[in-house]
Amino acid sequence: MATTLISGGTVVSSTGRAPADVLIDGEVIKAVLSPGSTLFGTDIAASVDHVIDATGKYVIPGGIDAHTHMELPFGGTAAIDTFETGTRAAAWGGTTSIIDFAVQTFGTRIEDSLAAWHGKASGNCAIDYGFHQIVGDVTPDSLKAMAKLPDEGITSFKMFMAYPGVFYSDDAQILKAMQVSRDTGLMTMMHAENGPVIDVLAEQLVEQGKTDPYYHGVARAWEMEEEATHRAIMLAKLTGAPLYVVHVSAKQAVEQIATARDRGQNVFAETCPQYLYLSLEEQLGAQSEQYGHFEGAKWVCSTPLRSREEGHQDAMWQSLRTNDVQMVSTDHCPFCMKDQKELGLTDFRKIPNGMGTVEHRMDLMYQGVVTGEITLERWVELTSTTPARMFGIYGRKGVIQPGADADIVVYDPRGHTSIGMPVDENGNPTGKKHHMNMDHAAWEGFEVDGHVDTVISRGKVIVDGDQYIGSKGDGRFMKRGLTQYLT
Ligand code: DUC
Ligand code: ZN
Ligand code: ZN
Repeated sequence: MATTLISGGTVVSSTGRAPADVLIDGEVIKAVLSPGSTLFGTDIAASVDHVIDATGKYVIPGGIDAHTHMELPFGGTAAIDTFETGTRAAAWGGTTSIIDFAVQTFGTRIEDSLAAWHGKASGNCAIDYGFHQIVGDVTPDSLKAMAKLPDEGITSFKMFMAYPGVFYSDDAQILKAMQVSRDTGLMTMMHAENGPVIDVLAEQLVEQGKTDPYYHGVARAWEMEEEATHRAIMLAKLTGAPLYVVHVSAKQAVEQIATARDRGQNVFAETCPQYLYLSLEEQLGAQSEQYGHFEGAKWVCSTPLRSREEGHQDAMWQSLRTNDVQMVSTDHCPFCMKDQKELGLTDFRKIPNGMGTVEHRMDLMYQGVVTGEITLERWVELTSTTPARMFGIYGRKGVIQPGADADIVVYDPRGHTSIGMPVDENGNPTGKKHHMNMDHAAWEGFEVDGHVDTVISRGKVIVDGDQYIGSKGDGRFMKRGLTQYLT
């Protein structure tokens, strides 16, 4: 088993930072040592197989993105990142675990959907991966199958109050699933938007000729996120189910979550970088030579971008500081402009919903440290430690301590990351500044004052500076335990 010493860096956890060396033995962390420690008189650096010099750099637990959709069939097409390309891109960006979603659609069995998602991911991933279960058809059989999910290492399921006719569940179905959640400890994850109302608003906008991508966000009014969040909270209160609200974007939804938490209810939430940095106003102003106003389609996702004038972004940053929102995932669901987003050229309802961010989450959130929105420790907590605790992998993941998997990122605060897709004078791409499969960069132009230098996944260096040296199949399926956020 190879041994590695990461020396000279500052180890950062969710609770503090200290100069320390990290000794890795095979796939796990063996020791966290005072800098320059000896072991029974032996110079450790001289006795290990590899030394990684982390002088001047942060040594952090690898990022955990608890919300991705590789290969998701959606909107008449499918998310363009496969498990191979998406997990490799995640690795480039310092994420060493993802939790994706197995999708049960109407008329199918949960067991079959899970087997299908194992088939897509197995042997293809660059980093470790787990699954949540999307429940799209509540029947007596699927309720029984849900109760068995913890045996398979699946300890959370997602339901949708949006997308009637696709993933949508009504309140009665949600109630039944939440009763299983209460009885088993499975975490209920909720896409909280009032889909039936949104669909009517969207139809009316299109009838008025308002077909541009911007109107996606107009139709998906924050009032219908607040309302659905409140309804989900009340259903969870009634049943006693733990509730995790996904991709929260509206400040009023945060208020609902904060109120429930203050009452002592087990309600948790994530937000995503797009709701911290991007806005509806910018989407309205987005333009390109090729696409005109349709350029804004690159930011069509649900929940949608919110108005900066109304203060949603500031409220989301604040919620991260106050722990009203506990973690940051991406909802990575990338589509190309060509042939995919273009499906909605004349009708925003047909634009496949989703953005590609899995590669940039760690950097984008680090920029929040640079600008003073969050602390260094909170960065680690939001992107790694809490995701691990929330979804039952803490101890193995999300922390640098003896016995944990050696999933570690060496991050250079003096480095720089320019996000984008360089083009020549004719507008043709000249190279790749990201490794996701999309034909565009949804985060074009973002500059980050930091850089992912080295990424280690279970003891193996998979990203070394500007080189990817891992392989497809390095990543293993993670059986997860029940949420540790409640214990
Ligand atoms: N939101 C998205 O933007 N894409 C996939 C599904 C979802 O809920
Ligand atoms: Zn969703
Ligand atoms: Zn999602």
